[in-house]
Formats: sequence, C-alpha cells, structure tokens
Amino acid sequence: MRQRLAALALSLPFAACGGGSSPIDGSVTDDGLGPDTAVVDGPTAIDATPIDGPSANCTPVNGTNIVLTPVAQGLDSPVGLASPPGDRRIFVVEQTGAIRLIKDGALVTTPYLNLGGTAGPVLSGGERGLLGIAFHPQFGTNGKFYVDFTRKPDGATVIAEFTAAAPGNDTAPVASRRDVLVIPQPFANHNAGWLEFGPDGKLYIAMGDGGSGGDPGDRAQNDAELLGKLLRIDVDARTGTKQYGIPSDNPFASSPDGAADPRPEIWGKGLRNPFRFGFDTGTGDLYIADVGQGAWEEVNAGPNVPGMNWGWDDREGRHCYEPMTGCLTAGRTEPVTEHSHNSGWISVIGGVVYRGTCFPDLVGTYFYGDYGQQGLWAFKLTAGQAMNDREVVPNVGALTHVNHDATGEIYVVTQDGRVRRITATP
Ligand SMILES: [Ca+2]
Ligand SMILES: [Ca+2]
Repeated sequence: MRQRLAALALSLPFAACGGGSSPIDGSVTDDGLGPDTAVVDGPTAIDATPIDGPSANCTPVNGTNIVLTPVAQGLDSPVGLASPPGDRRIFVVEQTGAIRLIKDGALVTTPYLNLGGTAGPVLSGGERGLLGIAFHPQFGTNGKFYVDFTRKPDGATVIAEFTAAAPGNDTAPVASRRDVLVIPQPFANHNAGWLEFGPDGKLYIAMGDGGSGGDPGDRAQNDAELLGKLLRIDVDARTGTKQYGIPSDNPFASSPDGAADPRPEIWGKGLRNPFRFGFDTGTGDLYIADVGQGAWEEVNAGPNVPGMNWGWDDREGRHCYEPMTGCLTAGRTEPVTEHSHNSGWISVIGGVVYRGTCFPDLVGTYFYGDYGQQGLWAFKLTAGQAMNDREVVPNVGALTHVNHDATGEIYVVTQDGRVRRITATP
C-alpha cells in the first residue's frame, strides 16, 4: 500500500486531510487543476541530453506569467528532486525508498537506487521515509552522492553515502552504502530530511526538533543536541573517529563530544521542521522553509553565515511561542515571510531561486509553496525583504519540493506523483 507523507505540522487534526490529494489518474489534462496542465512545447521543452554540460539549450522567453509544464507523472509519493552538477538527468526521491531517474524527457522504469520494500533499510510512512538526496560537487568524477532517510526499525535519521560505479550509469549499487551520520529520533515526526552541498563544498543537513509538538525537549535551542539544527560537515575529511570532518569555521568546531558539550556539527539552530532548504546559486544566500507548529509557516532567507538562530521554539514565525508572551527575541533572526494557518497554510515547502537562462525575467525569483494551501508562490529577496510575495499558480497540488536542475531550471514536485517544470510566457 502506498504510504503518504503526512502533513508536516503537528497537532492539527485536520492536517491529514488538508493536504489530501487523489492519486494520479494517469492523465495530465483532466485533473481540473487549471493552468498548470498546459503542455508547452517548442523552445521551452526540456533538452534531457545526459551529461553534456550546464547549458540549457533553449531560446530565452520573456515574461513572468508562470505556467507549469508536465515533465513526469506516476511517481510514488515523490518528496524531492535534484541533479548532479553538469548532468542533464533529474533524480527524484520517492518517500517509499527509491530514487527515480528522468532522462531524455522520460521517467526511467528501473530505479536509480532502491532502499525501499521489505528488504530495504528505509522506514517509510507519515513523515518518515527516504527524504533527501545531494550530489557531491565532484559527482561527475567520483560518483558520490548522499541520502537522508529514516531507518528500520528505530526511525533514526541516517545520512548515507553511495558511490556510482560510473557517474553516467543509470543505476547505483546499494552495496556501496557508507553510513556517514546516524541521529536518533525521539518521535516519529519532524525529521526534516533535505541535505545539500553549499557553495563552499560542505554538506548541509537540515534536522527537525525531534518531533511531538512544541519541542518538548527544547532541543532546537540546545547546542548539545543535533536536532532542531542546520548541520555542516565535510564529507571529504575525517575528524577523530567520525565518518566526516568538522569544518574549522563551524561555530563549535573545537568543542569536545561530551554529552553536555555544544556539538561541533552545528552551523545554525532554532529550527522546528525545516523540511526543505537550499542555496541561491547566484548569491550563495541560504533559504530555509521551516514548518510551523499551529499558526505560522515561515521562510528564512539571507547570507549563509555561521551561528544563526532562527528562533524556534521561542518564536513561531514572527510571534512568541514559548512562552506566548514575553519570549526571548535577542539574537533570534525573524523570517522574511510568514503565512497564517488561517489562510490554509499547513506545511511550507521550499524553495529555490531561479538562476536559469530560459526565462530571463524570472532570474532572482524565489519559488516556494505549501503542502496544504497548494499554491505556488514567489518573491524576490531585496535588501533582506521578501518583495512582491504572491501566489503565481493556484491549486498546484500538495507540494513536497521546488528545486532546480543542473541548468538552473526549476521543477515543482507534488505528492500526487507529478513533476512539472516552471516555465513563463509573456
Ligand atoms: Ca518547548
Ligand atoms: Ca523561525
């Protein structure tokens, strides 16, 4: 049975149905979802030639009227999308444990890697499963990539490395697995799950606060915990007995590993369930969409600097959470935008800045949305402000990721099994 991603916000009895969507019915033209069903051919069609360089090979189209163009369908609860640098293939993460390949414009039947099923290590269902993938910046020569999943039987988060036999192969060997980092999870929810290499070549890993509701262990503000943090490690180095290196410019890089000591892996803190995050490949800015508790969904964005505190659980969005009045605010950085659950937002889904070449008028625009509100939204970060924050396509479906390929073109992933590309018309 297909297991679906539960709404990422906790303690919302309506959340499970708020994001409800029908399984894909095999058609892209009769789902009643509006303008996103238009098929755009011609100069904006995808050139899916594998590994032939970063050029998008399109005729640029001016305009800011957003149209979602079908790319693939029939995926099993897709929750993430990424491409290796310089590689035309698109890799899609299925929550149930497989990584699927879109190549030459078509979904490849055989999974690139399958960690699901009875024999696989992935524990899937609710907010658990295979949740993220990141390609080593030198994937094209070393074939290394990293995944984030919750494991059987205890639900702990595993960051595992795999190595393709050859970078251009369309499958990767399960047996190449090397566990880099394992983080126990006290509850089933708030696993976040995305990971990505920064412009600095370090691997960033988003961790939720451990789950339940209201961060009962107050882990997100506790520097001795890896939960509720953005972590940063060096996969090409080793520090002591760790299966990775601690970058020397991490805030607690020289901290020992005692139970009460600040953890040297920490880059920033105060996160609740940062399900999806990413870097602007143009500016290096960091964008974190952090799923809220019961009232506010937020996006944090700005320069990627060490030691940030994004506020949870003192703050939910721009509001006090614990306590509800008179909470700590010093040193906590506010989000650049927030959306109320009163307007249908349940679980904010990031998000990436357009840096492609096919649609020049979109350059610099951040696209994101929400699992429950189901619209595709956009803004431009200008002097620290989210300018012109607006819905650009309604009724997209239950979003699970918005991310770019190797050419900077952007795709919207929805739980109904579809991948659509963001295109624009005059
Ligand atoms: Ca708390
Ligand atoms: Ca926050």
